[in-house]
Amino acid sequence: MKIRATVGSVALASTLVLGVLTTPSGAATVEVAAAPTIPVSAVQEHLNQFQRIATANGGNRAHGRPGFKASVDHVKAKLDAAGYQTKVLEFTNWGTKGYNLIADWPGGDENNVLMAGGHLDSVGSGPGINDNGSGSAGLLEVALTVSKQQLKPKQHLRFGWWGAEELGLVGSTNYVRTLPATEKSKIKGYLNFDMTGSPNPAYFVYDSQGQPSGSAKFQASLESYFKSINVPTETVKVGGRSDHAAFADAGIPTGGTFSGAEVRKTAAQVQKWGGQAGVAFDRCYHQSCDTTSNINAQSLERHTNAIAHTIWTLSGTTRTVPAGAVG
Ligand code: DPN
Ligand code: ZN
Repeated sequence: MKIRATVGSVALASTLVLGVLTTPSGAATVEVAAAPTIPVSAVQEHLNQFQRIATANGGNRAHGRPGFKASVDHVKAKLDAAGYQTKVLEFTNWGTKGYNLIADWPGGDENNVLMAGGHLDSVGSGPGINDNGSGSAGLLEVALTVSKQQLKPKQHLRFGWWGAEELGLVGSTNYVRTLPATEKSKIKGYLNFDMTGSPNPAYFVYDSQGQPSGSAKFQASLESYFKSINVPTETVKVGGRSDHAAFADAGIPTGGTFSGAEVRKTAAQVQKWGGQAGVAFDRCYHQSCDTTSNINAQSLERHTNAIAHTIWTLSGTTRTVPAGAVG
């Protein structure tokens, strides 16, 4: 039997401790809301798979091409094996079939859904490893970590990998448009991750101000992760350039992070983040050189851990660890 000594919430180092449990032997354990650290090597392994898929399928993973469906099948198989309830939702774009992959983690309040997603398709001209293998792989590893920890969040967690973003946000728009109003109203927030491993990286957090349905809570949570690792951030207005747009249009609070695309890094940004001034955040944006060589591992690692931090802390997640492990 565990005896619970209620001590309220106390902050221990960077971890919010929610309570203290004492086992019969007297060894104290504590409940914490902190996310585990996601190893970047696991995320990179998913990127290697996306690269292999592109290489085996004419060099891309684009809508309507075999590399896209192979990417969907690959991610789905991993999620199925981890205990997710997955669905592949078909749509058509100018007569070509596309797919969205939706994965639900069983449990939590199904009337209170926290969703996170990113696009899984590449452009036709390249393998799309940064755009958006990076966000897709980070989301996959976060989802697999939810399973490894057998997380029991208060909110119901749902992940989405969109098709045909590169053709005009087609998959995500289709998902939101075809969702019945009652289902739509259950989604209390959507986090978007599109490009997180840019080779000359930025640490942008979606600006909640002046954006329709921008969530100040998501912004603050993502910023607090970067602050905890001493990485300065800037806000960015992504507007209609990625898949959160359809959710925002439906009045669902949105947020996300971004490591930059075709825009050049300024000297002031190099002061903050290192890298090269006057060079695009992603020099290979939408090109054939967007391969596994086009990834900054540190950026991939930090942005992926920002995803985990926000999901763990906002979904009402606690886990029990030995007291000595906290800090
Ligand atoms: N929408 C991204 C693409 O797939 O090309 C690029 C992008 C993402 C631009 C996020 C701005 C912000
Ligand atoms: Zn993209």
